Amino acid sequence: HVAIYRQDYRPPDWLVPEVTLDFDLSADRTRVLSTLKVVRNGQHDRPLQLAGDELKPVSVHVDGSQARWALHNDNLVIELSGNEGTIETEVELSPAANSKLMGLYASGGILCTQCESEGFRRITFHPDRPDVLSRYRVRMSADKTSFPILLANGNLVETGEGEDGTHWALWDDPFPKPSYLFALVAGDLGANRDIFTTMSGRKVELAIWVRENDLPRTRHAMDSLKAAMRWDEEVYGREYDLDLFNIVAVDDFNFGAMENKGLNIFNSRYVLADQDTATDADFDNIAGVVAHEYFHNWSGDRVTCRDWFQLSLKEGFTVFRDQSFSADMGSEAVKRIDDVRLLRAAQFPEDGGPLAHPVRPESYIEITNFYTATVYNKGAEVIRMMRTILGADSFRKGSDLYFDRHDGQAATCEDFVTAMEDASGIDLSQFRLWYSQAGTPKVTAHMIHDAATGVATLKLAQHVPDTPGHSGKQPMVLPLKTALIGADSGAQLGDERLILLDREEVEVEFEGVGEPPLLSINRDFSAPVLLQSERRAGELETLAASDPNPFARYEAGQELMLRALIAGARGEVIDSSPVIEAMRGTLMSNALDPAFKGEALTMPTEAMIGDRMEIVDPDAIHASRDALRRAVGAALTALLSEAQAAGAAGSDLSPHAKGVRRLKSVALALLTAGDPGRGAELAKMQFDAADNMTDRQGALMVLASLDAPEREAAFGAFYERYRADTLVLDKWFALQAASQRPDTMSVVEKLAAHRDFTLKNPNRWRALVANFAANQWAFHDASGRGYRFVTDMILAVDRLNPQVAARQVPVLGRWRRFEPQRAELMRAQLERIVATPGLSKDVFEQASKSLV
Ligand code: BAL
Ligand code: ZN
Repeated sequence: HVAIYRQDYRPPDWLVPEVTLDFDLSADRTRVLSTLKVVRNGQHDRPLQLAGDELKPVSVHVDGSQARWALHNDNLVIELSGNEGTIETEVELSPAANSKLMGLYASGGILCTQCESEGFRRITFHPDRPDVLSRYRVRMSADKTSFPILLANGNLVETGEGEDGTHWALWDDPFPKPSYLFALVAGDLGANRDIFTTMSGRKVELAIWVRENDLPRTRHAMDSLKAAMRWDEEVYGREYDLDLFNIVAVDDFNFGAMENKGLNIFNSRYVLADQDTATDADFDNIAGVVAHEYFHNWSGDRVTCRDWFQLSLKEGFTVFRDQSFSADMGSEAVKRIDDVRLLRAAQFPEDGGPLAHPVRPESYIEITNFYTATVYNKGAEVIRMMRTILGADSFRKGSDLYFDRHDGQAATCEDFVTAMEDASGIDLSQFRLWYSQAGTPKVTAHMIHDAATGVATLKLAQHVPDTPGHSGKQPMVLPLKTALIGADSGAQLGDERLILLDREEVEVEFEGVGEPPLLSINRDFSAPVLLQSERRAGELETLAASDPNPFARYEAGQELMLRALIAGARGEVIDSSPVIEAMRGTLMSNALDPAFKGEALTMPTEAMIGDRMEIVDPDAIHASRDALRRAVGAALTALLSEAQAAGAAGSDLSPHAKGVRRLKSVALALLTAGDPGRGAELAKMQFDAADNMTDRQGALMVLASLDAPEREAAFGAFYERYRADTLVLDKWFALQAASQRPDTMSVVEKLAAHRDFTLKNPNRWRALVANFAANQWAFHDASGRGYRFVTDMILAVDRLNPQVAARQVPVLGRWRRFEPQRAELMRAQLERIVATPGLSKDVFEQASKSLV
């Protein structure tokens, strides 16, 4: 397995201005005829190299004649004497046999494609690199009964009838695009159609294609699409550019969705929703993913990436754009809390472990391993920090300049930063380190107050930790939104300041500070860092009750809980009353909305507690968290019961109604911790009375961890009701995999043999395996049985779908963080993986790097 390095980038030897494809489609045997116009790029005598992956050429012609060609490692090599040529190739594929779900494959009778990153080479021979942009013309022909709908990128030019019950369609995409944005779909699909009028008055035909039965569940996705189109016009000045915009949902999909030009293909879980089958979180995720893929039309399709090392150019920016969109559609503070929770849960562990890599990686063996939380979510934080430093107006000027300057091009992260600099006049030289230095910076804060002079001095220091292959790092630019809060008054003292911590140590003075100040720092999580601040007695309590910045207020509450939880896990006797009183204050507040209360009452997960400890002992952490939850539940029964009794009609999807439901289930869970018997009754009542999936799933989640007859009854009823609904059945698997019971491991092993379990569907596989592996207490059972199970599942799915398998390896890769016996058991499973014959390069890369 060879590594590819960023520094080895070289422009393409040959360009391909035009691609013509002719598909004769069927599930078992599809013929692909391709005609490429190729042009030599610069002065050289190197042959034309066309990438292929598991392709067998039936024929190859150059300028109409049989050509001299050879296959080298699956790639087609052709010697060309002139500076241009027309290359015709013919290959045969079997979509039904394609279990990798890359290239052209079959999902439940629908033929569809997934080409990012390197799937196009599984369809036809092509350079298949993002800096080769081509105009595509695509003819598709298929049986009319099985495949009445034929879709591809761009505009529909012509359709017609063929022989033997076939029909055909001709599509033309006027925008040159890289091959990873190619798509086609053939299937028996119905459309939810709508019209969007753009800001310049053009009418765009929108369609969401699903199985006929699923059409009623597409309304929210359509509303989200139109809202996203409007938002991108208003916030970024970006207008849609084709006359058609198609979305197709399929059940078997490796990613969440894919931004193919004019033809987005989605995992059905990010399209289909109604109140009976989808939770509020599902609704929010759909809005976020629909917006994300739509936003790619500019940040990804019109301006694409020069090479895959620049992936964050489109992904970090587009995640930032979808986060901002969702914040504008709901509560900014709650959205930020959710995004930071995800960053801490997924990206911080990555940044602190053996697979740490910069936002712009330096090398890879298999590029699909780099669709990571670092490239996506830390990448989004980097964009957010630029906006914080530049201010909203300059940032918008910068994005306008970027789109204008690079429209139709394959660009780099450097191009983006340069556009921001040119538009704002602000020097971002040092800021660029965010693209090249991995690891989460650590910041320490220490404040001294001189009561006599009224001067408070804040001393800040930063340290960027070593990561594999990279030590001795430079100080970064850390934008820290900071304010002081009066310890006596609880009021903010003066304005918020943006401190740029850009050296190892910085001192900042605040004047006119009359009362002892409390530090409200890294407000809104303005920099993705680990902050350690000395806190005086009662400081976190005051901030949790009165910081006017909602995010900072939430953070203070979480920090208060974490300190108690960590002390408990270390075996110290803890006083839970500060946490209880903070929670009481939150529940009783008239100023806070229910969604915020729901967030503030959610305790840090066991994994997050572990991330803050030197050595993770899952049993001690579980016991500590359980004890604190019991204490809170017992102390606040009346207030929690009140919150649990409140409700909102399932049809009401307003942020307020969602907040009421969120708080309802959080309260139920805490109440149950205090009194499991009463909790089981209440949960069963909530389950039975629910008119929406949020309440139903919230109740089932609580029941999942109980030892009560109500548990079996509810899971049985849920299964009977939804057994035919793939997406809801995923929840049934996921909830059991996440349950906090001593028998979870046995239950999960049985579920892996259940008739509804399959290795072939990524959603189902992840529902069981990824949720189990995220269940710290169960997965890290001291026997090592959890590690063996997950390893068995990785190896089994790797034979079918390496991408799905590889994404599960990093949980084992965190072995160094655990107590020695578990660490050894985890490491042994990684060794077992690496020693397995026939391993994919995807899994090999993740597992071998995790052992170093
Ligand atoms: N480009 C892959 C899927 C996504 O990030 O939208
Ligand atoms: Zn994306």
